[in-house]
Amino acid sequence: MGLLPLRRPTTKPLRGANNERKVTPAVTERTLVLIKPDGVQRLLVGRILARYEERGLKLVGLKLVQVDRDLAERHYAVHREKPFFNSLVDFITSGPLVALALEGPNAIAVLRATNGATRPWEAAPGTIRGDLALEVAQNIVHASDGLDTAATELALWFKPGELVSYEREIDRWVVAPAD
Ligand code: RTP
Ligand code: MG
Repeated sequence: MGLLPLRRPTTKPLRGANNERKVTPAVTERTLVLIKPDGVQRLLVGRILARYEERGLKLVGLKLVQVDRDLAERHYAVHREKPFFNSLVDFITSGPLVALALEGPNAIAVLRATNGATRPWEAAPGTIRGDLALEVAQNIVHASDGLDTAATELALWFKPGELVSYEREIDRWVVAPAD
């Protein structure tokens, strides 16, 4: 499930009774993140997870997986014709990885921005790839790139019962209340 019916964009006027500007609430999304085998081998799992948690994203799924070729090829099916496809599948199956399902307002865009540009030398400092990676083939993390891919990838990596919905006390400080 990429898009949750927890909150929806407001259909109310953008200006309140006193003409103050109203902010359109963000849509709550779920997305898939992988901490790839290089992240696991380099002992970066805890630090990467901390970045996502500190950002305010809610962890709704988490597991360590030794990926088989079939799942790897399905996950990267969009790249099947690319010259790097085989090495990409080799790499993602070369050791255990950590699969995460994360939830929050605009989670898909937030995760892409937090991870940084695909090519680490183009990734801004402060992003995971900009701080921790040098090579495109070993760029530590994956995040779904849209609502449709998030839904497809979450279904690929997690069974429905492995995703957990729960309340967090801190969300009144992290997530703005709906109108
Ligand atoms: P990801 O899917 O892992 O989140 O990365 P992305 O969206 O930023 O990049 P994408 O274009 O989807 O590429 C998937 C992964 O393939 C590897 N890659 N290698 N050798 C190359 O030119 C090349 N280009 C991409 C990267 O590991 C990239 O994350
Ligand atoms: Mg991608």
